[in-house]
Amino acid sequence: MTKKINHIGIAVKSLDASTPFYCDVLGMAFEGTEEVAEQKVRVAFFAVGESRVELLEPTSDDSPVAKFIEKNGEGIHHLAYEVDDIEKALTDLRDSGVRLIDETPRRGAHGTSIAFLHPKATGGVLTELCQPGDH
Ligand code: CMX
Repeated sequence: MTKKINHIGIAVKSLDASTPFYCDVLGMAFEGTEEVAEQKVRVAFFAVGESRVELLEPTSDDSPVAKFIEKNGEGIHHLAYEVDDIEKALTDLRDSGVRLIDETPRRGAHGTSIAFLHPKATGGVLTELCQPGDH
C-alpha cells in the first residue's frame, strides 16, 4: 500500500524564520511555498532525495498546526506516506479497523489528495496518506 515517505511535516511558527536553516545550513533545495486554505496552513517544501521536508506555518489560531505548537512547541508534526490509490488505501484501513481522521481524501499541497489517520491508532504518530496529483 505505502510506496515511500513522501514528506515529513514540521510545525513552525514562521516559514520565513525557519527557511534559512533548511536552505543555507542543511543545504536543501527550496521548492516553493503554497497556502493550503482547507488545512489553515502555509507550507514550504525542501527536497531531500526523492522525499521532502514540509514546513507548516499556521494561518489562523484555530489551525490544527497552531493547536499543536501551542501544546508541544515547534517540531515534527506528521509523517506522510505516498500511495498510488488513496481511496483503496482508506477502504483497506477502514476494513482493518484503523481510526481515520479523514473518511474521504482532501486536497493537499501541489494538487495532491491527502487523508490523515488518527495518532491514537498509529502509535502516537500523526500519519498522512498522500497520492500525488498530475503535476
Ligand atoms: N502527532 C501526534 N499526536 C498528536 C498530534 C500530532 N501531530 N496532534 C495531536 N496529537 C494527540 C494529542 O497529543 C492528544 O493526545 P492526548 O489525548 O494523549 O493528549 C490527541 O492527539 C488529541 O489531540 P488534541 O490536541 O486534543 O487535538 P485535536 O483532537 O483537536 O486534533 C488531530 C488532533 C490530530 C485529530 C487534528 O490535529 C487533525 O485532525 N489533524 C489532521 C489535519 C492536520 O493536521 N492538518 C495540518 C497539516 C496539513 C498539511 O500537511 O497539508
